[in-house]
Amino acid sequence: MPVNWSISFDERISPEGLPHAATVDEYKRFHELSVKDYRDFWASVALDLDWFRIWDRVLDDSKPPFYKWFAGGELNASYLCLDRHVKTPRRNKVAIIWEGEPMEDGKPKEVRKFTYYDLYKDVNRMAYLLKNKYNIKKGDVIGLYLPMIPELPMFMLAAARLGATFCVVFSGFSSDAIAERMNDAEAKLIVTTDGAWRAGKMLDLKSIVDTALEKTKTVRSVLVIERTHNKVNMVRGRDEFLSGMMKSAPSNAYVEPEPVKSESPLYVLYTSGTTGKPKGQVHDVGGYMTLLHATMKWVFDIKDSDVYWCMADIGWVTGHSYIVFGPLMEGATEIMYEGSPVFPEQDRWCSIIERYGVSIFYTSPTAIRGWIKGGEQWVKMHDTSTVRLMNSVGEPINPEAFKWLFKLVGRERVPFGSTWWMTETGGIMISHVPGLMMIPMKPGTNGMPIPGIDADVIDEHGNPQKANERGFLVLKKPWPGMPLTIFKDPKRFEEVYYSKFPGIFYAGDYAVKDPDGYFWVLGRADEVIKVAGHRLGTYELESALIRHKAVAESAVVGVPDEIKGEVPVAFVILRQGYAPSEELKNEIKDEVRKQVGPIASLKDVFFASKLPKTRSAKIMRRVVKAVAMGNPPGDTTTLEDEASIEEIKSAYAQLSGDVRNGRG
Ligand code: 6R9
Repeated sequence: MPVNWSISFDERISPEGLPHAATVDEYKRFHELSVKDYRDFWASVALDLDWFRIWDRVLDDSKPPFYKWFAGGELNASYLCLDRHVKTPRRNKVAIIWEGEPMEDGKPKEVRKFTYYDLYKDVNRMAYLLKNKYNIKKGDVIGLYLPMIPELPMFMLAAARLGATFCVVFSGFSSDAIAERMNDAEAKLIVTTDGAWRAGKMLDLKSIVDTALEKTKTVRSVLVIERTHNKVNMVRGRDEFLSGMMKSAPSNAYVEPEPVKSESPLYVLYTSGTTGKPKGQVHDVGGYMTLLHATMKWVFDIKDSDVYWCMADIGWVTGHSYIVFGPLMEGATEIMYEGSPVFPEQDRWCSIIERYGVSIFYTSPTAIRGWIKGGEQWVKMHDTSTVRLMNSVGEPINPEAFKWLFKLVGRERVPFGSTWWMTETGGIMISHVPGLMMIPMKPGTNGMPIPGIDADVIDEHGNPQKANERGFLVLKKPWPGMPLTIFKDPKRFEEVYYSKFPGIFYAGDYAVKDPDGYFWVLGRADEVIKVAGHRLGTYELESALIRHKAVAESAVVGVPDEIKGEVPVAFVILRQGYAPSEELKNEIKDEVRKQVGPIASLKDVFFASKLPKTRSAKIMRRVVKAVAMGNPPGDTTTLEDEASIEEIKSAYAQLSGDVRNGRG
């Protein structure tokens, strides 16, 4: 049966009652009003939160682009996620259902459930520990290098309770990446585990931390959570097990949630950008929590009766916002899982949906493409009919992936969108808003900017781009949830985001608007690649390559991949005395994995004699990419190029010649 994408939403069935169907014009009118008076609009949203002190000014814009949302206001994120619920009947509602990886007969060996009251008690004890045993105070930074275990959100909330700042490092990153981040953030303490499970393998996170600590200056203590009971090396006076330390925290410990200023830093999260080392994005409390509240309601339509599941890892921003602070602030019941969604069998993810009755599902294009390959029989083995709303994130969703999940799990009737946002934006910016009003869906689109968000697609001169023409995605007004700055580098913050188009936020993505005004984000316009939805900078990979003794120079580009969306390939120029070989290729690949982490797997390494550069010595990435993909150099009118057509052609010929001549 053909699907009628334009059917209005009220013809669809939802167990939670029907969202309001809207025409595109109705939505646009509402959106226009919200953007015109965006300060008042966001203030009305922020009033839903519990404030210890209400703000003096909705937006302090005296020093753009360093905006302060709800200036003068005071609140606490841990209070919003815990204390607030504990005072109501939600106290005994399940907050987190967690399942570990090792399975037996298709069922997890270990499931832990935490009510809001359980979480409240545990977080209070952890906050007690941080405060009294580790002397962590407002303004201090703690590092968290943890897999997907319940203690990760708990420590985030414990730090927030004290007004301290936390910095999570994704557990797929290497010791070098940890050291770099901990040094930049000046973390005093790092919390990790004795191990973690992933696809049947045990990862030894503690020894990775040990290596990292050889290179850190500020970290004095390591707190080790026992997960696998793997034997680990404990350094006296520095390392302690959590179980031992918890004995000193009374079971009824209570730590007053510290009232913090709305614009104080909740966390620093490092992310790859155009050039240079990863940037520490600093997020505030007031604006960030306001945006999460809004998007949990509008985009996810979260209700008390829902079982919500965001499949992301908390090591990335999606997990920070939509596993930890968003759902817990809303008092949701949510799923957390350790390991892989397709291990031990292809159907673990749909078995999770069935076993817990998941009703709201947040997933990614890479995951869906993997499931398509696995075959739809796995989905058909399970009852996934509890799902009433779905979203995707991380990279553009191809219409085939959209249609597959929409049909198999969405029963061709549930709202299903692709939410565009980034680490910098703190929360969702462009999306459908079924919890508010629903416009017709289109497979592959991101929908429209959410209320209060002034997004646009512009050309290189800053003029609005014509419909269906590719341009740059920008955010034209400040928004709650925006970064306060780049940690310790405000100049770079201005340069990276606010200098290309003065006064407006440059996201770094290409996008088009279709004639109806729907946004379609196409991918990055810069040196960032998204591998399986994970954000990697070519710079980090290139600096890892250059540290290999045989490599003189290198260029990394992303090439399309059927499952992962994009994967990195490298072109390297060898130092004198080294010859291209298969062994050397593998050695170089291993080196990059070792330095950046298992997520940085080079698909291929090509040996080149020269890399194409512009007059200002920038690598012509488009040329490199064309060669890597075996494509012609393509149109030469790309927005960012400063080289002439002739130069591009000759650079292309040279590089593809190198590859053809077997140097590659
Ligand atoms: C949340 C997150 C940000 C980059 C962003 C864009 C890409 C994310 C997308 C999407 C198309 C979507 N991106 N969601 N592209 N459609 N629904 O992924 O943050 O890791 O910082 O990456 O991801 O290219 O600029 P982050």
